[in-house]
Amino acid sequence: MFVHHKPNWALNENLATDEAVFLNRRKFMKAAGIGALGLGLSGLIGCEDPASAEAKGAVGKAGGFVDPTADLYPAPRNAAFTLQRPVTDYAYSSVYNNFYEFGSHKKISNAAQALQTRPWTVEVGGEVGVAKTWDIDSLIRAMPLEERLYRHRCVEAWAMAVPWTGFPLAALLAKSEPTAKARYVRMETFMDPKVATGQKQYWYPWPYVEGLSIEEAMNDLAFMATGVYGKPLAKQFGAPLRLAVPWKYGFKSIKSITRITLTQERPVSFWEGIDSNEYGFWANVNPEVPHARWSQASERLLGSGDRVDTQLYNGYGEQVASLYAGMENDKIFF
Ligand SMILES: Nc1nc2c(c(=O)[nH]1)N[C@H]1C(S)=C(S)[C@@H](COP(=O)(O)O)O[C@H]1N2
Ligand SMILES: [Mo]
Repeated sequence: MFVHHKPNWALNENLATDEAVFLNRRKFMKAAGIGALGLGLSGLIGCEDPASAEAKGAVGKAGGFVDPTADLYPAPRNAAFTLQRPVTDYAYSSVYNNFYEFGSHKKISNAAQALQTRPWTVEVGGEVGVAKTWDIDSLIRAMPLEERLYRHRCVEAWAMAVPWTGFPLAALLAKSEPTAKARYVRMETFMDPKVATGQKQYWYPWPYVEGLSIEEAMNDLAFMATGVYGKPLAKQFGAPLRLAVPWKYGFKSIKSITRITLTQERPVSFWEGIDSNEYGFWANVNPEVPHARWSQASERLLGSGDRVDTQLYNGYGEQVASLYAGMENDKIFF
C-alpha cells in the first residue's frame, strides 16, 4: 500500500504525472494521425470512458435519480459572455476534475456520483437582513437562469471553457439584503466523509471554504452555476450549486455549496489555510506573477492540449480590474 508521508498538496508529481501521461498520449495520437474525437478518447485522459460517465448519469440522472429542475434546461444564452477559444468538449471536462472531497487527483468523476444532491439545502445567513435556508429546487426556480460561456483557469496551469447555466450571485444577495456590516461572502461545501472519502484525509481543513469580498460578489461576473452543457450540473462539476469566478484561479470556484455567510471578517479559504504562501485569498489570474513552484505565463487547454498565453484577470480585466483600484500593495495576484 502506498503511504502518504506528506499531504498531497506538497507533492507536485501528482500533477506532473497526469500532465506527462496526457501530453505523451497526445503526441502519440498526433503522430498516428488519430483525431481527438476519433478513437481512444477515453485513453487520452485516463481510464474512464466518457460515454459510460454519461450513462451513469453524470448529466443529472444517476441510479434512477431524475433532477427535479431538469425542465429548466437549456436556459437562454446570454450573448454578452463570449469566448475567444472553443468550448471544451464535455468528454474531456467531465473526466478531468479537481474535487478533493473525492480524491486528490483528477479522476474523481466516478467517485463523485455517490454524492446525494437531493434533498439539499443552502443556508444563507450572517450579516443579512433576510436569513433563509433555501431548498435547492426553490432557490433554482426563484433565480433568473441563463447560460454563459466562461473560461476557467486552474492554478495548476490548465484551462477549459464551458457553458455554465446559473444566476448572478448578486441576484441571491439581493434577496438576502446584506447589512452595512457585510464585507465578505464566505461559502462552504457539504461535509460527509462517508460519501466523500477524501474528507477522511484529516490533514486537510475540511469542509472546503472559499470567499469573495462583497464587491466581488456583487460583480456581474460572479456566477452561481446550477447547470453545465445545457443540463443540470453533473456531480463532478459541483452539483447542485457551484461558484464560477472566471477571473480568478479555479480553486476559488467552490463546488457543492451548502452555506453562504456574509461576514465582517475576511474568511480563510481552504487552500489559503493549507499554505498561504502558495494560495492567497484574492487569487486573481496574472501571467506575470508566478506560483511559488511554477510559472503562470501560459496554460494548457483541456482537450486540444494546445498551450496558450495566460491573460491578466484571465481576459476579464474590463469587467473586474476596477474592483482592485487602490489595492496595488495587496497580494491580489496569488
Ligand atoms: N469543494 C470543492 N470545490 C472545488 C475544488 C475542490 O477540491 N473542492 N477544487 C477547485 C479547483 S482547484 C478547480 S480547478 C475547480 C475545478 O472545477 P472542474 O472540476 O469543474 O473543472 O474546482 C474548484 N472547486
Ligand atoms: Mo484548480
